[in-house]
Order: sequence, then structure tokens, then C-alpha cells
Amino acid sequence: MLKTLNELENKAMLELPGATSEDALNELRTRYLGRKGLLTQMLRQISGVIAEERPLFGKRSNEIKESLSHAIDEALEKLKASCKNDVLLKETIDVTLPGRAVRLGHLHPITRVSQEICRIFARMGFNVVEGPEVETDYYNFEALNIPKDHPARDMQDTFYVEDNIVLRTHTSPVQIRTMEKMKPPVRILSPGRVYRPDSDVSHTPMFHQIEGLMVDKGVTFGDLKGTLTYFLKQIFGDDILLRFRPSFFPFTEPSAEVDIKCVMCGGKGCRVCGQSGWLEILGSGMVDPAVFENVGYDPEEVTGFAFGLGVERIAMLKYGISDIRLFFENDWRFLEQF
Ligand code: 2NL
Repeated sequence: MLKTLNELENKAMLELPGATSEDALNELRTRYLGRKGLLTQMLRQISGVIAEERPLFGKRSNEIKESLSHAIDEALEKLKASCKNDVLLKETIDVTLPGRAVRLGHLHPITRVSQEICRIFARMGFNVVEGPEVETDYYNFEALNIPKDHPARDMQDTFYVEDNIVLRTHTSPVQIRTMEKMKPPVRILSPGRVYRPDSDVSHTPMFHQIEGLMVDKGVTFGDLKGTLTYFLKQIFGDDILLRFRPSFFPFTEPSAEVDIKCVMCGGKGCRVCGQSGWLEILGSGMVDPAVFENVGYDPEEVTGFAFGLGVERIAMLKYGISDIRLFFENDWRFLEQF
């Protein structure tokens, strides 16, 4: 019987190196040491062992149980340690590798130019105000002295939402609303989206406009010229040549359009300036007394100047872009150049 016991131990120890997984080791333990295991079964046969050998048989059984159990525990420990090692090796990070650069975005060129314009006027004390893009007929036309039969009010030139509701065609309504709310002096700038049913290389149905307004006692046409000259030199450079050309707007009297010497051809005449050598940059004028009456200002007491410009047009001339639609396609190859 003792011989069988020793053979069982040898067999188990020989099997041990072959059990290379946690499951296999647990299976081995159950098969030998479990309640119905081989060693347990042998112990049950102790009655068949001659009385003199029984103590030794019992002692050996316990020794085998101890040593086998210990050997399996050890193998399990080793297995766990090597698994952990495998994971660590697999998940090793090479901290010396160069990092992956994050592609940085930036503001849209129209936003940049708009902010640049606002900053120039902010330095002269103009405050930025905003207002609704859907307007009433009154704020968009009537208050600005634009007569009922004016072509700008046609269905062809204005997006009508309802009978008396339009998408604003300029940001002047913001100035009207501001004047209604506050007394002079007023020095404001109103940037924003405006809408007109136009579409070609230099027109999109939505574009960005900035209007400015200054009202106080004693504001003159000289103030208008000085302010706009300073602005245009800041935007296009000190060497720019400009001219004030008489014009007409229903909301200003007198009115003037401001041109700069063509930045493309230097005044020789080219496609961009239509061979004239000059580029129209903005419209301006002294606020018409009728507009002051509409907002409750006394035209005998205060005067003011106003102007309006298209942001896309300024950006096109500043960067030499010939198709306005590029600003709205948002093609990365175009945008990343700014
Ligand atoms: C243009 C240039 C302009 C104004 C806008 C204005 C606003 C008020 C009163 C008087 Cl509240 N004027 N804005 C003035 C002159 C020109 O825009 O080319 N518009 C068609």
C-alpha cells in the first residue's frame, strides 16, 4: 500500500509541469486532493492496511497532501506573476516616441476682418451693438427714410418673411433701435449678418455688414472724413490713397462714397476696379434730419455721421480674393491660408 502511495505522489509530481494554466492546476488539485480525489480514495482504504503500517501510511498520506498542495499553490503563484509580466510587457509605452501634433483651427477670415474693424473703431470710442436679423418693415426701411416705392423694397431686392417682416438688408435697424433707447452722444458700431437676394462672384444672399454711427452736438462732415480716413489707413496701410465721392442715400444728406486707389493695379486700371483705377470701399454721409425726427432727436440740436461697409468686400480686397463664394464653401485648403 505504501508503494502505491509513493507511486501516486510521483505521478502527481510528474503531471504538475504539464499543468500550465490556472484551470489545469485547479483540475489537478481536485483530481488528487478533492473530496473524491485519488489520495482521498486511498486514505479510505486504510482499513485494508495492516495495523503496523497504518501510522506510517497516515503520515505519508498527510505529507503527500501537504507537499502536493504546496507545489500546486506555488505553480499558481508563478503563473499569476508571469501573466502580470506579460500584460506589463504588452502595455509598455515608449515615452521617447515623438508626440502626435494636434491640428489647430482658427477663426474664419470674415470673423477676423470683422473683429479687426471693430477693434479699430473701439480705439476711437465706438461701442459694439447687435440686434435681430429678422426685422419689421418699419426698422429696416421706414425709419431710415426709405420711401414705400423705393426699389430696395422690391421682392427682388429683399427677402420677405411676411407682409411687414423682412430679413434685414443692412444693420441700420440696430442703430435706429439704439437711438430710440438712448440720448446723444451716441458712438456705436453694428456688425452682423444681412440678407439680399443676390448671387454671383461678388454677391451672396447672406453677407456681413458693419455700420457705424456718431451723433452729438456739433458733429461735422470733417469728423466723418477724419474718422473714415484713420480707419482705412489702419486697415489698408498708411500709404493708401482715398477719395470722397458725392453720392445719394435716403438716410444721409449729404452722402459720400469712399474709394481707395486700386490695390490690385495701383490705379492703372484692371478687371478688379473695372478699369477705373478706384475701388468703392464704403458708403457714408451726414444723418438725414428725417431719420433724427423718427427716433425723437432734435435735428436742430444734434448732428451725426453714419457709414456702412461690407466685410466680405474688404476681406476680398485685403487678401486679393476674386470670388466671394470661397468664404462660404469652407474648403480647408482655402481657410488654412489665413
Ligand atoms: C451703403 C453704405 C450706409 C448708413 C449706411 C445710416 C444709418 C442710420 C442713419 C443714417 Cl441709423 N445712415 N447708415 C449711412 C450711409 C451709408 O451704408 O452703401 N449703403 C447702401
